[in-house]
Amino acid sequence: MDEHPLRRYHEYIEYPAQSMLERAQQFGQDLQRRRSVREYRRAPVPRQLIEHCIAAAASAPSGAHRQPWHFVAVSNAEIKAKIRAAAEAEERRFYNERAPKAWLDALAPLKTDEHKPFLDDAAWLIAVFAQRVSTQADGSQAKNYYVPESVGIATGFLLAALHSAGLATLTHTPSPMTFLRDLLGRPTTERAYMLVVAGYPDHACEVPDLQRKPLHEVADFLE
Ligand code: IYR
Repeated sequence: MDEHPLRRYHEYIEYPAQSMLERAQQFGQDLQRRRSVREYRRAPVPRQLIEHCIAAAASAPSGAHRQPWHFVAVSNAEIKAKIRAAAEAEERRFYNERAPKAWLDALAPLKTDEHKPFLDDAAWLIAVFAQRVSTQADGSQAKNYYVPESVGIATGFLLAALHSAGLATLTHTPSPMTFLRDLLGRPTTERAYMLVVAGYPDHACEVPDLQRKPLHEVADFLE
């Protein structure tokens, strides 16, 4: 008997050509409104909203369908405060000792520094972990494939889902992020991949006045 049966792809929806165009344009325009936000209002966001967004993230394609990710969503104020303290300790070293001048110059337009109040203020911090190995049904461990690619796609889905739900987001990567694994009790077979911050933007929130590259600079079409 075939252990891996195939089935019909009944979920696919074929839209009329005109509506495909409208949907693509609409989706692109909506994502264009996304900005990295560093100032958050202290307002709660229901857990159910975050659950839907993580479910969307976990629908991402992955190498050999190993789904090599784990998400830890934190709204608990004490745990957020611990994450902030640990992240700021790393960032202090980064800004004052470790970062080469060229890197600091590159970051200057973003107006970032070692202070990370958003780690307390934002409603949710979602730590994304990458799994180097998967535990199989018989308890043995199998190596995963294309882990950074898979987890990167899942994180992209997560950001898109949070944005489309109406939340502001930030990808935060305090380096090194090993403290997250310890703080959140994850196993050593996992690596903290990214901290996704999500919540309501501060009413007076400001963002850097950045431009995105136009399409012709980022894409070629060979027809
Ligand atoms: N992790 C630091 C520095 C930082 C690095 C990059 I690359 C950015 O795009 C933004 C910040 C921080 O969060 O401040």
